[in-house]
Amino acid sequence: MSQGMMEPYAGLISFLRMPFAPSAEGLDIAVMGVPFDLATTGRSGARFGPRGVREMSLTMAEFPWGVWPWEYHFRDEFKVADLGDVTGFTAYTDRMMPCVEEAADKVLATGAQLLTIGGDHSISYPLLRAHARKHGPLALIHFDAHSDTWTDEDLNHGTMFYHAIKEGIIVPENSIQLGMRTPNPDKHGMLVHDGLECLRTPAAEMAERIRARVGDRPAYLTFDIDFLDPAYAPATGTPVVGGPNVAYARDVLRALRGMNIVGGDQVEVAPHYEGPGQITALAGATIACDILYLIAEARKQRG
Ligand SMILES: [Mn+2]
Repeated sequence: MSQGMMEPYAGLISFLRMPFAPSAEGLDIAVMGVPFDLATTGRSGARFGPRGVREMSLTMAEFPWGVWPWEYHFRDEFKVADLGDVTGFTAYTDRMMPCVEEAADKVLATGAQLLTIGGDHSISYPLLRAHARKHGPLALIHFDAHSDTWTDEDLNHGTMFYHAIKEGIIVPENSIQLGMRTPNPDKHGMLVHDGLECLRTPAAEMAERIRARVGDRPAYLTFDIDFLDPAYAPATGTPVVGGPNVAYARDVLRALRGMNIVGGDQVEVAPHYEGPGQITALAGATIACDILYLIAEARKQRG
């Protein structure tokens, strides 16, 4: 193809056609996948999320000028690579946690930032631990149909933020949850804007609320694909109707430019539940790309 364009159906599959690298040494941003879904309470299958999201990310990597509407190509300003997947835990949640935490620690020890693709949402817990070890207690910016704060000592993809708050690695007073559409009797001190509130609030205003809540605290951004209405993201373990669309989510995300977002993840794409078009993985890849830009720009701003 002309002008350095890349056919989205050809070649090896890495996230956004980044080069593969064995470690994060010398990088600004590293991307890794965590193909794990045994902490799901509904339908499993998010272990195929990293593969599905990487594949659909190729549709965005076609253009040498970057990803619309970002004004530049991230690779012209930042050294990035795909580290592949964290493995070695097969079918055990209690083995996944230390594996992911260690992998994240290794990346952060090089000075690089980290974007992770899941996997079910439980993977955020070891990622938060690693980021809090590096940056101190974190503000959580959480997009999801579920609060994932059920008060339960069991560790699964519906309880990990309760555990993270108890552990002190998330500061609830600086944290905000968006898009909830399931009963949530205990907010654990976090600010919650449910799905209806999102539908009624323009993206720019929602972004202002996020900024006001987080303040200057280093923030970790986690995006469960089921934040989106199942019309836009059907392929996920626990879909809930009545959510925002992808354009709204992207509008809110881009309006967070300049915030001190130190890391993030995109989770819960389960490609085997797709109808035609792989639209869930496409949404996941696009959102993950937006998070990448936010993390990169925050890094640049810190200098
Ligand atoms: Mn969810």
